[in-house]
Amino acid sequence: MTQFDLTDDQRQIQEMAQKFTADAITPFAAEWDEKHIFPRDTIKAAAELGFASIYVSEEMGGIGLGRLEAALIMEAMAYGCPSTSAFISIHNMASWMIDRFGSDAVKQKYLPSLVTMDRIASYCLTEPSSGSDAAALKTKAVLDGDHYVVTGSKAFISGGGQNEVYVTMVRTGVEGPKGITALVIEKDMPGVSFGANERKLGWHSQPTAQVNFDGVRVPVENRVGAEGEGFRIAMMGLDGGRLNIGACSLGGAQRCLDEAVKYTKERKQFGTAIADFQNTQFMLADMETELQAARMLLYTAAAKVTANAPDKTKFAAMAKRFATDTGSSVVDRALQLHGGYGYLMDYPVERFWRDLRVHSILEGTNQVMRMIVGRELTRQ
Ligand code: FAD
Ligand code: 2MC
Repeated sequence: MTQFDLTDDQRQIQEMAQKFTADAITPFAAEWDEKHIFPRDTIKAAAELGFASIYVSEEMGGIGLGRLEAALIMEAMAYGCPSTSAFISIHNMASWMIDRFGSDAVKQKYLPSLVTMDRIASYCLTEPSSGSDAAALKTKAVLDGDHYVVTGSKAFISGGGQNEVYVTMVRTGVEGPKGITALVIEKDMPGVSFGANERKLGWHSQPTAQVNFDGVRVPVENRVGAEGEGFRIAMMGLDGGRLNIGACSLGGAQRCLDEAVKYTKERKQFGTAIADFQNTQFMLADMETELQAARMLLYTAAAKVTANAPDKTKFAAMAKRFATDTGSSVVDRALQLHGGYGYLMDYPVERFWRDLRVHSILEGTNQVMRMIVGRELTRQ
């Protein structure tokens, strides 16, 4: 990015993602939502464009781009379906952790099939008794010869039961963040099982399930990074993941703003288009202004994560909090401008309202984002 604009290459990738969305996502997303269809073929088609390995190195078959390019792609795909876009983002986050911190052996074993999405990756941090306090996780991995024996449960796992690869944070040492290690666990390893698909308010195009490990023997070569480095690796993954979740809110909110402009120009009350009321115009003006402000912060944060800037985590947290809150607020106002029709599934806004709601909860709640920023500001 030049200081205030995208480069030609960034515009090209954005246009490619917008075209893919218009052709392969937008026409089908309402049906995926209504019938709870997981669009595996569409996701695989996204991988053919490189969207499954956006920041995996070119050496390992990825497209080796930065976090701003990733945000542009996620934002564009969320214009059609935030749920599917976010699902692809999580796969990117888990794949990047393997590429960035894994040994050659683990990279060669998993990345070729992750890049093509012949196998899909989940990210497993949350447990039934540890969500925001992620470093309190209890899933235990005990070394036994050249294997770890893993026992415990992960809650709310996106892709749980469907995906083949689970990048899982486990406890190999002391309590707290320093005793945590990252392991790659496969769906088919003996002792892996799944809970029922959770019934959710939104994000219907992808499954969410508990993942259980009962004495699962995981080869030591499946470790990502050294023992005790898992929490830091998981948090670094989330620096990028949080940008993408924010970008998914921006894309979804942009779609709803566009729908609101179109609808208010068509709908007539009191003998005139409702777009002619000053209240409508002021609402649309605020929606546009707030969305642009959130986008600028998110793109800045993305550039900082790419550059490994010292304040990248603070910026990613601020951008995630601001973009997801702003996105949901814009969608809510778009729904209001549709009147009763906004509440019906005949119009797309209610789906975006439901899909975006979870973005202020997952990948770190917006309260946790404030905690990260507040701690940084008051650090001695
Ligand atoms: P809690 O941590 O119990 O929080 C409850 C409330 O208390 C929240 O409002 C929270 O902000 C607040 N709170 C907690 N601590 C503080 C504090 N110190 N100060 C102020 N307020 C606080 N996790 C994964 O690992 N992988 C996934 O793929 C994944 N996918 C998900 C998909 C969905 C659809 C959902 C809903 C969740 C998913 N999650 C996943 C889990 C998600 O990250 C957690 O739900 C989230 O981090 C919050 O944890 P919790 O639900 O246990 O809430
Ligand atoms: N990058 C690198 N290192 C980091 C880091 C980051 N972004 N964040 C923390 N660390 C390091 C930190 O420097 C410290 O190391 P050291 O002691 O060597 O300095 C270590 O990790 C522990 O950090 P904290 O002391 O800040 O740990 P704490 O236990 O206080 O928790 C908190 C930090 C609350 C920020 C973290 O637990 C958190 O992010 N919680 C939210 C959990 C979450 O986001 N879950 C999302 C699950 S995934 C999901 O929802 C999906 C949909 C995929």
